[in-house]
Amino acid sequence: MSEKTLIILKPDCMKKNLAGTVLARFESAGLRIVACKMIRMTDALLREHYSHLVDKPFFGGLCDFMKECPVIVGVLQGENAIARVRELLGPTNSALAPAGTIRGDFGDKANITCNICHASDGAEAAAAEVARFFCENEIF
Ligand code: IDP
Ligand code: MG
Repeated sequence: MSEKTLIILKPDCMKKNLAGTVLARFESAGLRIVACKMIRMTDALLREHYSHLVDKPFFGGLCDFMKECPVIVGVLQGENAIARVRELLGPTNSALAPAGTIRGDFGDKANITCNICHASDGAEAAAAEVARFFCENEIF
């Protein structure tokens, strides 16, 4: 089934000049970019986007990290895109992510926060996250 999923190229990805490299991983896997823009994260957006983490002790640090520089948000489309993009990323902790995954190859193995790229973790999240960052007329 063709699905849409949201990705965010996080500040560590942008600072390491890896945006093109990471997008190429997705494109090489057959996923299509159907929306893409650069934005600066805000506290309001982050409180919504990471609502499952607001009570964690690391939430403040996560928000500071996500605001370090502008990020690229995008929507990828393809067969089973939601699960496939998560597989291409690897697990949250880059130190546990296998070589060949985006987080395993480019994430900071000494800092779990700096893991290069966000991706929606399920159908409900994908729909909410795409709508959070894009209007209908920005998705092609
Ligand atoms: P995910 O990005 O793999 O879906 P989530 O559990 O949704 O992982 O966490 C969102 C983001 O919060 C992670 O990608 C990472 O940047 C950060 N994060 C998650 N767990 C920790 C932690 O234990 N310490 C610091 N940052 C964390
Ligand atoms: Mg998540």
